[in-house]
Amino acid sequence: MTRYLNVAMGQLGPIQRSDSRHQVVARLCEMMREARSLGAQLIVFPELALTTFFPRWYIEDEAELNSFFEREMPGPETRALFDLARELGIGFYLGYAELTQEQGQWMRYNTAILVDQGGRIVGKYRKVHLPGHAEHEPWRRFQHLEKRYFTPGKRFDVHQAFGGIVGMALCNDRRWAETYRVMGLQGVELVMIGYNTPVHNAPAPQHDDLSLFHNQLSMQAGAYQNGTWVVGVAKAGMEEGVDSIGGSCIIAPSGEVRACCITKEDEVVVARCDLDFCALYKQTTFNFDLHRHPETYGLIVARKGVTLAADGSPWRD
Ligand code: ING
Repeated sequence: MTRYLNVAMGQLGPIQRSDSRHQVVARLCEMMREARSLGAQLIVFPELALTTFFPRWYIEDEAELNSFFEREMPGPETRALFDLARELGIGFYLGYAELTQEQGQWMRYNTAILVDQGGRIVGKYRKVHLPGHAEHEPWRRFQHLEKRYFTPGKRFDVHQAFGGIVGMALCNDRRWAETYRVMGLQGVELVMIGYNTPVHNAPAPQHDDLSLFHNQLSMQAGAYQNGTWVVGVAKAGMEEGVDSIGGSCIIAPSGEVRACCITKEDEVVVARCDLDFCALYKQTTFNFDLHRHPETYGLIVARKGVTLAADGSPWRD
């Protein structure tokens, strides 16, 4: 019996600073209903899907910064989404800013949760690869202060849900091969990745025209090299004067684009994902147990950055 999973992309258009959580949750609920009417069992929403992408600003006031975070999930304003999920029998992935206490200390994470068709949280992920910078850099058209506002997560877990093995990542994580491989080594069959990606990349404006290409390339590589489905979903469009890419897409384990959104607004697209299709790659070309040589890969874990000898020559210990 083939394990089909009907997955919806719940791409969001822009969320302006003045848009309330109530308004945004109403948009998410509308997309959830549409996804269900199209036969989806799971809908993937973007990263930081409840508010505007606030790391674009240098925010000094603690209370103002915390206003973008959720202290509880579900909370008063997000419960409607969980209730609807249970009513319709559809699961969802949701990215949001998490404010939580650990050993009496307030911590902030860029978080995603996975909720099953009964409306229960079955997984939580905290973004590992935080891009941007930690200090105010006024030279930029806009800031990208994820390194200031969030603490990195520590692990890439997978979960048995929706009839398969599924995993989560967030935005910049999708650019790093390690993200997919760590989950690939746990047998992942479908990776969900919400993102907010400005078209303009201040440190490297030469990349701007390639932002959609790099988005898709990263996810196609991750999918193919680990024999997994990848579902990437954008918060797109012009938010407070900053334009972010769309490019939401569902990539098959072959690396082919199975489905994609074609706007930069709220858009629902559903694709039927055959989870057994992963085996065509996991049991052949990417049979890790048969083909990998971890004894030669030591540098990948041992080193953070490139290390050269004093004279600039390559250095091997
Ligand atoms: N955004 C961007 C991303 O990785 C970025 C940051 C943009 C990095 C362009 C490099 C190039 O998609 C988030 N939120 O990670």
